[in-house]
Amino acid sequence: MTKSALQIARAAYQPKLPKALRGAVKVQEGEPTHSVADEEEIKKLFPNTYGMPLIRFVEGENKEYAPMNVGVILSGGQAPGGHNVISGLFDGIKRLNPANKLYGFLMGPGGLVDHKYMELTADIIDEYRNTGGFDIIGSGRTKLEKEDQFEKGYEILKELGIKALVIIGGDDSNTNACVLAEYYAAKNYGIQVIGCPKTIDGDLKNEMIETSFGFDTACKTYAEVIGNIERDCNSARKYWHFIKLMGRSASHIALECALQTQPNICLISEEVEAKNMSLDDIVTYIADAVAARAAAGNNFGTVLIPEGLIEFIPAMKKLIAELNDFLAVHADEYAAIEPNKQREYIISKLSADNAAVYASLPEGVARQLTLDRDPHGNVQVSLIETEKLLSEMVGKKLAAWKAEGKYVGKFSAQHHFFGYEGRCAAPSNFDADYCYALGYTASELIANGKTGYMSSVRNLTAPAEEWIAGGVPITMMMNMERRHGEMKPVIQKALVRLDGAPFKAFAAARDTWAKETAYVYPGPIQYFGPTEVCDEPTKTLQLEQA
Ligand code: FBP
Repeated sequence: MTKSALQIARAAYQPKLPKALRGAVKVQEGEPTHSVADEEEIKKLFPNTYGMPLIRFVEGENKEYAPMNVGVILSGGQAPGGHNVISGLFDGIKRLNPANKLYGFLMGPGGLVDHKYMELTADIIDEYRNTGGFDIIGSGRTKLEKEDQFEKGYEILKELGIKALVIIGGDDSNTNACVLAEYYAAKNYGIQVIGCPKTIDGDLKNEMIETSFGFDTACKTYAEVIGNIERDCNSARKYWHFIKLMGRSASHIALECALQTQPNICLISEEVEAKNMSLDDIVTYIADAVAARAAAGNNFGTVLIPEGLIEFIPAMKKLIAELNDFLAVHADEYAAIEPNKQREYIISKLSADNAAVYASLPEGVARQLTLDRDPHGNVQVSLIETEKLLSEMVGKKLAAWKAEGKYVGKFSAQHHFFGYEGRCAAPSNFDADYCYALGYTASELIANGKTGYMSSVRNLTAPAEEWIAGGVPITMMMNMERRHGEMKPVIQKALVRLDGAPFKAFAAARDTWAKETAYVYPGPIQYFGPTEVCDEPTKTLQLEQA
């Protein structure tokens, strides 16, 4: 395989480990823990894994460990650093006993159920150190949640003599890891399950998990390109760039990119919901900024839009819910209607409020809302081109204002959607170190007989040697939520907190950024060079821990 010069040089990078993990460790146990909410229900559902103490690893004495085999799964969307979690886990188990073996299950949790696996040897691991992507074993979105899947998994784990399984995933995959840990503990199968916090979205975090891995690199990659667009925009001075960013429901990525690049506008879905803003309120907010900049002779700008925005506009949320219910029953009837009459048909079937919102939408978006549905019958909001929807509606509003003499500028828009561009980037030094430490920590959790824990590495704004490694019982992060009509125990998703330091810092600066051209151009991620250029964590982490 041909490799780039950077790939070759980067392969030699030795990720930094927290001091406590550099030699033999011992476990320091904290107080018993409680779930974030719904304690009684969660305690009942997890009798074997509820309430375990927090764990911290400190320097200890060398011990002998019997040989063991470990399995690993990559679950869900790619995030930079996954390969380093696996290499940290590999090095960790080999340090415990060189006879230990690591097996990777292929293409996500489905590989465990279907018995598709490979042994990860030193040669294979060395090929993937410090690289982006999940291609070492592949990833997938099969949900591991049914007893027959757990039993199929047990068959292969037993056959391969695997003592512990590490699941690298987001909030849902870690919820499932915890359910699996509980199931194997209840059955006395002697198999431990450990989770690792992955997702570029940044929505798997709490007091003990300061950030999910991949968020750092993905945001820095998007911020580089946003900075490039801003510079182009400030050079040509003729376009408004509407940039949608991945992140599912949470706006962490948009907020972090805004803090790094200081665009003219950044929408935060959580604020839109809290302020009960309508689509028209958002459009007016953008159009006002465009008009004010035009009055100062600046017919250009940048707008960042979080992927999940549309679901957070209360009126849209209601409309989508009614459309989901209606089309679940009348999909065939709808499909039989002539395309040019479908819009009117939907309007005639919706309740008055929702019909009015639907009628106000541009043709293309209205159509997307009725056509693109996932296997559960829901509208796939990430496919809705919010960036085009907003620019089209802003354009219409400005045209109306022009006719009234309220606006005298020119408005021309460009559209972008950044997501896949950042999910497999080569991990930043931060993610390379953090992921390696997460994997290494997982090996110690296994060696110390733990199950139902998530690998945790904290104190992340300090230099890596001062990071604190340990484990958090997954039940500690859980609450009960309605999923597909049933109450289920799940890890609480972390949305942007409007009382948090990152949002407050953004809110304090955004009016200036809207008026002035205050762009910051972060440039590409640097791997070699001065520490302030190469090792700085995200603005979000810095502000949260200031
Ligand atoms: P995870 O939650 O699995 O980490 O996925 C992150 C993500 O990149 C989201 O930001 C995005 O909405 C989603 O994956 C897209 O996934 P897919 O490419 O499978 O549709």
